[in-house]
Amino acid sequence: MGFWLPLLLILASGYGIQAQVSTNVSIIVKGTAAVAETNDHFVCATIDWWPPEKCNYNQCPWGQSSILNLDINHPFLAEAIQAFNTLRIRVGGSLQDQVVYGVRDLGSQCLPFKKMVGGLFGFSKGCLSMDRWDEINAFFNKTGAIVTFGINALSGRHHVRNHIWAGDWNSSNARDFVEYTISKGYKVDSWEFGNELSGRGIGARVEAEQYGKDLVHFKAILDELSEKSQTRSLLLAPGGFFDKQWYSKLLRISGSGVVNAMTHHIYNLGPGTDPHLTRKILDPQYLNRISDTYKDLEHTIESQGPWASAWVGEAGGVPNNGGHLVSNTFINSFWYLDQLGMASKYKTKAYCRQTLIGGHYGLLDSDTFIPNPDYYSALLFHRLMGKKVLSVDFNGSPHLRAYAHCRKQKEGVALLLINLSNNTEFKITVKNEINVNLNAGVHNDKGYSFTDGLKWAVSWIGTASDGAQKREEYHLTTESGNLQSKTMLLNGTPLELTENGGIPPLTPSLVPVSSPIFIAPLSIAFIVLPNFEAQACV
Ligand SMILES: *[C@@H]1O[C@H](CO)[C@@H](O)[C@H](O)[C@H]1NC(C)=O
Ligand SMILES: *[C@@H]1O[C@H](CO)[C@@H](O)[C@H](O)[C@H]1NC(C)=O
Ligand SMILES: *[C@@H]1O[C@H](CO)[C@@H](O)[C@H](O)[C@H]1NC(C)=O
Ligand SMILES: *[C@@H]1O[C@H](CO)[C@@H](O)[C@H](O)[C@H]1NC(C)=O
Ligand SMILES: CC(=O)N[C@H]1CO[C@H](CO)[C@@H](O)[C@@H]1O
Repeated sequence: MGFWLPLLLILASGYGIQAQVSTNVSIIVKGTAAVAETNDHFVCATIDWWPPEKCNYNQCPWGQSSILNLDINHPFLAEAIQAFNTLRIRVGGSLQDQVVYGVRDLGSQCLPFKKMVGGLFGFSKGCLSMDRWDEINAFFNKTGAIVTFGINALSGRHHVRNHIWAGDWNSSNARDFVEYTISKGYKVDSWEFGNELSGRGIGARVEAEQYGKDLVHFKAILDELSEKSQTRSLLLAPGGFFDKQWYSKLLRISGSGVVNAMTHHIYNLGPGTDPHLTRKILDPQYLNRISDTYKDLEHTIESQGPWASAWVGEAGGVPNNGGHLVSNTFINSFWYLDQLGMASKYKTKAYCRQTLIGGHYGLLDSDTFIPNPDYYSALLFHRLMGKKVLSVDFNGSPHLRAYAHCRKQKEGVALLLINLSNNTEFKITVKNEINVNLNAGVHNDKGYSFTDGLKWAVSWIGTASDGAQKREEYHLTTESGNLQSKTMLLNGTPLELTENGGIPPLTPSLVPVSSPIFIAPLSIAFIVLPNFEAQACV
């Protein structure tokens, strides 16, 4: 017995390995020119207005995570934001168009949101006091946040019928608020006008013609107020679901140079109650569908408003709070990182995740403030993937998804590789387009591999000898195969806060560049190739 048991185990584990297939894939990275460029603060997360009483499907997962009541002194919160150095934070959401700013001349009491029958989204108007605004700005300043703030764009309008709201926007309260903000020296990188009022709207809708006129008005206010203080903020709109006609009209009516970025929202996974939610996340065809929206918006901007760029102002995947034990677990990173890669490719300049905290889709848990898996995914993308996006070519399984960017702030290239397959390991060789072409030109059947590209690069950069060259690998997997775990592993080690509540170091493994890259089934990897010669990245 003592002899046979180990042998049996060996046989059993050997059988397990055989059940998994390995497929060779060559990925060709085109480093000669960037196909798109994101802005400096691409990775972004939102803070919403929802009070604790916001519930869906008998769950109320917001707790104290509204901008009005969030514990901004919680030590984990500051640590989590500071780990990014500069994290873009967008303040906004459904109740934004019912916010009153508690400036001096408000003329009424500054009261919080209350449940209200017949109110938009079932709530009354709610007030942001300037004391709270002062505290929030001290917090943003301390944590290095880059602030995008959504302004109430329903102010002064009246409800006509169904979801339609009409009449001119009353700028008076917003103007006082922006003036107060500027007078205090608070930095707001961008003001966004309205939330989900575009197209058919969600709770309310406003016609594009009216909206365009109001944007011109808001822009004039921003110009006038910022002239005195010599600060400059961007103007974003409309923060809704993309609707080609409505977006085109808004650009035409508001005119050249008024809107700096057209923001749109992504909730492409459908409701959290869908039992097929996890299957959709792992289905490459399903994930691809939303690329049409990115393409359409890109074309709309090119043809109707080339002065503007595209931003994802809010993206939670699953609407109404996110999916319980989906949006806050490892499996969601397949959707989220694929989205960051896809959005970058289609010239999106910033991508705001719903939420930083709040609902099931928070990067941080709403109760404990402990990071969920997507927090670390966001942080790795932010730290490794630079602004310039490179095109990638490969054939093989649609279950492998690959994105390449110039490496962040350093020479070389960073890859994001996602394996959606549950049974196939991908064994990847990365090739440099320059060498592939060179190879084709001289009909050399030896086949140039990445190593050859590296030799070329090494002699060109003039650094270490090729044998010693290493790449960085960051492999993300889940605990004991449970895709719906709240713990993610980096190179086999669980990502957990340090004893002091700090973000753990994200340490790569170093691998000789000449060896192939192995991507396990149902895993994600960031690969950094420090010496990959790419002209676009110099
Ligand atoms: C995959 O590549 C290895 C060498 O890296 C080779 O030995 C093997 O035959 C290849 N497999 C297939 C199916 O091409
Ligand atoms: C924080 O405030 C100080 C003092 O007003 C200012 O000098 C600094 O630039 C601010 N930092 C950020 C990140 O906004
Ligand atoms: C806009 O609102 C302010 C108070 O918030 C009010 O005093 C003013 O009359 C309104 N302006 C118009 C044009 O309705
Ligand atoms: C792999 O995925 C397929 C399709 O979703 C499923 O039918 C199969 O049971 C899965 N296999 C394993 C080992 O999980
Ligand atoms: C080639 C390949 O990777 N195929 C598998 C990918 O994963 C799906 C589901 O996980 C399988 O159904 C495919 O056979």
